[in-house]
Amino acid sequence: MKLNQRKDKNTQYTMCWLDYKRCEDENYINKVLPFISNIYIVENNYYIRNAALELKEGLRSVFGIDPIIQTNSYPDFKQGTVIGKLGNDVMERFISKTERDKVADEGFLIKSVTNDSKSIIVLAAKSESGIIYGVFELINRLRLKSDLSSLNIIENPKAALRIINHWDNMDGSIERGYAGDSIFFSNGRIKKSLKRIKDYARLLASTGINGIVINNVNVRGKAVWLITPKFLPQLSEIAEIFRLYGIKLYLSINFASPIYIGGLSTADPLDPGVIRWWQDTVKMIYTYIPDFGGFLVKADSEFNPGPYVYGRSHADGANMLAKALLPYGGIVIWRAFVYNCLQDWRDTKTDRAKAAYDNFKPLDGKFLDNVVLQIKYGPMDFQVREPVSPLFGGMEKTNQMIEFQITQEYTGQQIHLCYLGTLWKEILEFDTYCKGEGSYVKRIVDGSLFGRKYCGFAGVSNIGNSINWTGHDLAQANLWTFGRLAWDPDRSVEDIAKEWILLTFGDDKKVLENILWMLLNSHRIYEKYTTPLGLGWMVNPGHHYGPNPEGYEYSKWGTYHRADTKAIGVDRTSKGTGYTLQYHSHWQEIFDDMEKCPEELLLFFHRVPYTHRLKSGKTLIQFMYDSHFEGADEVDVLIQKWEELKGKIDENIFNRVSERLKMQKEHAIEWRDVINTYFYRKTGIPDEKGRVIYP
Ligand code: GCV
Repeated sequence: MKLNQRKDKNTQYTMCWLDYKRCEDENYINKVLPFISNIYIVENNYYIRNAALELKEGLRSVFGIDPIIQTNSYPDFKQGTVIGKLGNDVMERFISKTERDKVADEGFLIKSVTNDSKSIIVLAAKSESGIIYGVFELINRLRLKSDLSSLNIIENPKAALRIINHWDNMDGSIERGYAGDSIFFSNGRIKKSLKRIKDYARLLASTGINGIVINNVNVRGKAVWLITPKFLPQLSEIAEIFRLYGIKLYLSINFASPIYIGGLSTADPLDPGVIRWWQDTVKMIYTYIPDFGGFLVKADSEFNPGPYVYGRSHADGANMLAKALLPYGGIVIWRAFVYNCLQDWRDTKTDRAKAAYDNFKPLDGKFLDNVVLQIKYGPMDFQVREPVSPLFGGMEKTNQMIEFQITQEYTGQQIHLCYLGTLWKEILEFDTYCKGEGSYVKRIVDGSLFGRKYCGFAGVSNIGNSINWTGHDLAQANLWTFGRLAWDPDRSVEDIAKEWILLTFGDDKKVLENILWMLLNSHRIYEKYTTPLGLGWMVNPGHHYGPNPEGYEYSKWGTYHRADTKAIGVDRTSKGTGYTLQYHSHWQEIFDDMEKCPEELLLFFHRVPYTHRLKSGKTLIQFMYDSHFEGADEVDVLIQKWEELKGKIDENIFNRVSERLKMQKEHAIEWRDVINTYFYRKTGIPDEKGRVIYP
């Protein structure tokens, strides 16, 4: 199967949902003009001025006006938009104490003040980052034609950490990247041009992101040296660009850096020389980047070094780095993706799904306050469907972030349309029962359930230097949705998706209706023709694209799903591998019981005979056949919905998406046939409906 990885070199890139289109509605323009004809900034600081320039540019593109940015401290405001920090005397004229108290550190307030002589918008925040978020919100409101005369918004992000993780390598490649090469690195160097990085910062800030890790968690070769003066001057320039947009720079580090860079003989986290080396290194980083966010660490996983080598725990490793970062306000983000990829799983108690919990649960309460555990949403590895990781309900005394994979490694690699917002929302709404009913994942990762400071969201980036950033134009919706959910996990995904469509494609009713349908149904469709019922994997080893029923890379010990001629799935119940015991009561009982287990996860938790009847009355094998036929057929609906939009969407975008949908159809058929054939050959049970099931 050929992957379409076109690089689209030398072509001007789009700005996704920030490609502002001119408002043609004269009536609306006339109504809003008084509010936007001037921009006042009540303190002329560099960051606020940049925010005002963003607004000015937005207004120029959307309304064709050119408001002057005025910096007079005490203007007699009559008309226009006033921007400033809370606490400033001028701003306080418009804001009550109750309102002021409701605005949190990164939040903002936008309200209109109108009477016979005034048409004013007040945009205030506690911090510069609040102001830039507020500016993007205001531009969006204007683009969505909100009524300005009754504007009254106070918004605060729910989680403290909303971070994008890049898996970009210094040679310019991106691990699991499907949209071209890195915008940060090329040929072992940091790129000189900052233009695209600035546009990227704008895109991220407009969704509410506040942190970025620009290098791969697998820190190899030159990337190990990013924390040295060889690269720090350039990194400080990148940090400054992101700072303008409220985003802090973080770096992935190699745990063995004291050996590679420092020439020490050990990286033992308890060794005084190692401790000193990290302290010196951190101190130096902060001389270049005063608001440096901290380190992201993948340790003792998939051949990366870590504290285990020295007989130390993950807490020893993380805390040593945390102590070095603490004086400067930095944090350590420690990944929980730790498992032994070479384990022998013929032993029925050995279960990769149990690994993260087994490794980290005993360390609950042992991490310092500026350490955050970054946990993949499921216990395995970003499959199309997995249960929620039991670590979320299991670490009351530890800061936690949820890790989502915006890049579609196992979900179609941005060739297939697979909108992930619906899946993420289900995960965030999962009730862990750790403190009784209502202990939702979203309340754990926003820090409120356990009252923890550093919690939040990490999303593995899906962008590269392709002209539309994400390869598949509709995959931009995944980036947008990640940011918006991280800002407010209580929001409905339907609303978030709708807003993205309106901002990206305008307000044509048919466009909205069809694309919304496509997005909201695409994950289900993908799941149907690939690996339903919680099976997961079945992809080709290495690049992870396309069907391969026994293709798990660490398959030396047999298939991970353990299919034989009679049954398939892994018994992860308390009588099997014991994985279900990692959940709290309620889920333990539900997952343990084949009748109660949510069917979409059946084969994740149970070993099931092909002749077992599902709730619908269908046998498992018949369900498999039907699901694959239905899923592949439903791709036609995606195509049809898109075709109906011909002439209503920019031609380049229309053609690009059409091309990808065509490939999706071909590849969905391949999935259908390969998987159905596999099951037919294994079981010898024919399809009841007599369809051809082998190619
Ligand atoms: C960056 C999976 C991916 C790897 C990735 C790893 C991780 O195994 O296939 O490419 O490595 O997850 O999350 O660290």
